[in-house]
Order: sequence, then C-alpha cells, then structure tokens
Amino acid sequence: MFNIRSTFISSFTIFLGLILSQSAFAEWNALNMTEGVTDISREVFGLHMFIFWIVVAIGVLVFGVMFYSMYAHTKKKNPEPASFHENTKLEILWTVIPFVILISMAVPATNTLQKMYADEEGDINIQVVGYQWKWEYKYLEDGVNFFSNLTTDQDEIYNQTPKGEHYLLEVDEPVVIPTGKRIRFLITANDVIHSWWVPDFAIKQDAIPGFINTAWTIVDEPGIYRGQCTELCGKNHGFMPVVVRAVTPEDYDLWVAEKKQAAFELAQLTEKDWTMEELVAKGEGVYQMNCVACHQVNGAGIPGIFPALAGSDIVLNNKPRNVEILMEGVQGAAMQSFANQLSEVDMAAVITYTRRAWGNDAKGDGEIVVPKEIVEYKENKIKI
Ligand code: HEC
Ligand SMILES: [Cu+2]
Repeated sequence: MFNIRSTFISSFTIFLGLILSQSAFAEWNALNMTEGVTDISREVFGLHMFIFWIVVAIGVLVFGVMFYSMYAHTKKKNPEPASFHENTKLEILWTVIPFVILISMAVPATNTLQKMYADEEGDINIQVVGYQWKWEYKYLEDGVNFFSNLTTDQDEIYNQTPKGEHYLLEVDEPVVIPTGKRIRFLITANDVIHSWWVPDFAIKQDAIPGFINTAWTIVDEPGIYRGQCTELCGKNHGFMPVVVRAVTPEDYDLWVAEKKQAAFELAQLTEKDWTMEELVAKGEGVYQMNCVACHQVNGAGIPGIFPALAGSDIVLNNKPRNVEILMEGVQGAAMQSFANQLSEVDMAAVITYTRRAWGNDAKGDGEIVVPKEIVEYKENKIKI
C-alpha cells in the first residue's frame, strides 16, 4: 500500500545519497549556468550567483523559522497559542527588508543590462538572418556573405550510427570573428521568429521578420563557441545551430581574403563544361545539406506536407518550372527561394541530381541543368 511516510523517507535518503556522492558534485556544476568567455558573460554569471545566494539565505531563514515553530510550538507543548495582531514594528520591518533586498539586486542587474544593450557601431558589423532552418551571415564591411547549415549526419539523427561529439551543434560554415574587436550583430529573420543564442557570450536575441535587434560582444580568446536557435520556429527548430569561430585579427583578414578568392573561383566554375556525372555527384551533397529536412533522403517527401521529388511531374518532365521553383520558391509555402543560398553551380547540381536520382532518370526526360543555364536565368530576370 502507498505510504506517505516511507515514500518520503526513502526519497529523502536517495536525495541525500545523491548530494553526498562524489560524482554528483561534479555534475552539480554542470547544472549551473555557464560562466562564458566575455566580460559581460562573466558579469551575468556573477549576478546569477549573487542572487542565487540571496535566495538560498532567504530560503534557509524562512524554512528555518517555519520548521522551528512547527517543532517548538506543537499543541502539546503549547496548548494556549499566543495571539498578537498589528505589531507595527514587525510590519515595517517585513516591508523594509524585502524592499532593501530587491533594490540591492535591481541596481547591479540594471547596470549590467545597460551595458548589454549599449548599442554602438561595432568594429565589425554582421547581419544575422534566421531562416527555416539555417542562419545567414552578412559581413557589412567586408562584403562576405554565406549561409550556415547543420552538418550532423542524418544517420546520427535517426540513431543508425552513434552520435558525434558536437551532435546538432556543428555547421558547414561557422561565423568567423576577430578577437579583441567589438563585434555588433544585427539580428533579423526571413520567415518566422527565431532567436540567436550563444551562451558563452551571454547573447540571446530574438530574430524577428521586419525588425532588427542588435547585440554585441568582444571575445578575448580564440576558440569555437556553440549555440542554437532558441525560439520554437517549426519542424527543424532543433537543427539550426550557431557556431562562432573566434580567431586572431590577422587570421581574420586571411579568412576574408580567402572567402573573396573562393567567391571569384566559384564564378569562374560556372564557365566550365560540366558532365552529368560531375553534377550528380556534387548535387547529392547539396541535396543532403539543403533539401532532406523536407523532401527526405529518398526523395519521398512527407505525404500531405512536403511533396515527393521522386516521381514528381515537375522534376520528371518540366525543366523550366523545376528551375523556376528552386529560384523563386513557392509563395506562402515552406519551399523557399534558393537563389541566394546556393551558388549557380550548386543550384544546377542539385536540380540535376533530383532529376536523375531515385529512378527519376528512367521515368522522365532525364534532362540535366548546367550552371550556365542558371546564370542565364538570372540575367534574363534582370533584363525583365
Ligand atoms: C522547408 C522545407 C523545404 C525545403 C528545405 C525544400 N523544399 Fe522543396 N518544397 C517544399 C514544399 C512545401 C513544396 C510544395 C510547394 C507548393 O507547391 O505548395 C516544395 C516543392 C518542391 C518542388 C516541386 C515539387 C512538385 O512536384 O510540386 C521541387 C522540385 C522542390 N521542392 C525541390 C527542392 C529542392 C531541390 C530543395 C533543396 C535545394 C528543396 N526543395 C528544399 C518544401 C521544402
Ligand atoms: Cu529558428
């Protein structure tokens, strides 16, 4: 039979055992907020601990008085209870003391908040745009621009292989920032509300379509810092991590130069004569990174939500519409425009891949799309 007393005693013993065991102490720390790596994040952590200890003291005091009274003034020991009302001194005291405690917490908290929200021009200004379900970064001064996609293998996600060390916290292109410089993030979104969160920097800022929220940081130590989208934004909300790589200013300049060179080389690649095999091989990777979340690895989609690409009439027989859908997206549907997300080469490759994979090559016209056609599509659109 259920017995409150023995249940209470056994759970209390388990609890005691937990806090007293050595390993629990190490895990205790993992329960706490992280201290982070910036001045602001350390300040936030300090505040958190300061307020935590105030709360502990209040808890001990209040519960102490309560348990003491329950013990010392039982009906048996004290059959005639004391009766006191309207003790003015006591009432003033229990108004003033909480007031003083609140003020002593509010003043330092406001100070820190003011620093966090001090919105100044940064040495480097980066626009951060949330998409379902990835982040785009635009370096306003350096002209570098890219999307950052999850790279965790689908097999890890579906428990086919063991999970890696940075499971769901790894991307193809981290945001790179120089150490020791003030970085200002201008955060917004393209579709729904997301939130850009990097605990190590104590930054957690909503990304709202049509608004720009700002946040800033100065990171002292080179390193890789990881975060996540922290506003429920749809099916793959848990699959759009944030990865920041802080490097020395010299390495940052090198990185910017490399990015510019790579963009130049990519433009050159559109001129090359691509074979179908090359495009299919490249397209498979692009598909894994950008399309599987909705259309699935086997191209079967999710009935009623995301259409199948295997056997799709557009993919089989309607090349112009197939290109258009990828370039323009579908208004009001989750199918977004990939025109700015994929290079001309990747765009041609992924379309070619979907037209050849899953038996589509046998069922449809099997035509391929080469990068030049995407360039032409863009040029014609500009002329109109
Ligand atoms: C966020 C989910 C999502 C992602 C990611 C996505 N799609 Fe789609 N896609 C859709 C939806 C939803 C539709 C149906 C749109 C409509 O017609 O209402 C669609 C339609 C299509 C169609 C037309 C199919 C048909 O038979 O109507 C093609 C082709 C297509 N997507 C290709 C791709 C490719 C290639 C990628 C990757 C580069 C991709 N999609 C990424 C959601 C997505
Ligand atoms: Cu999101």
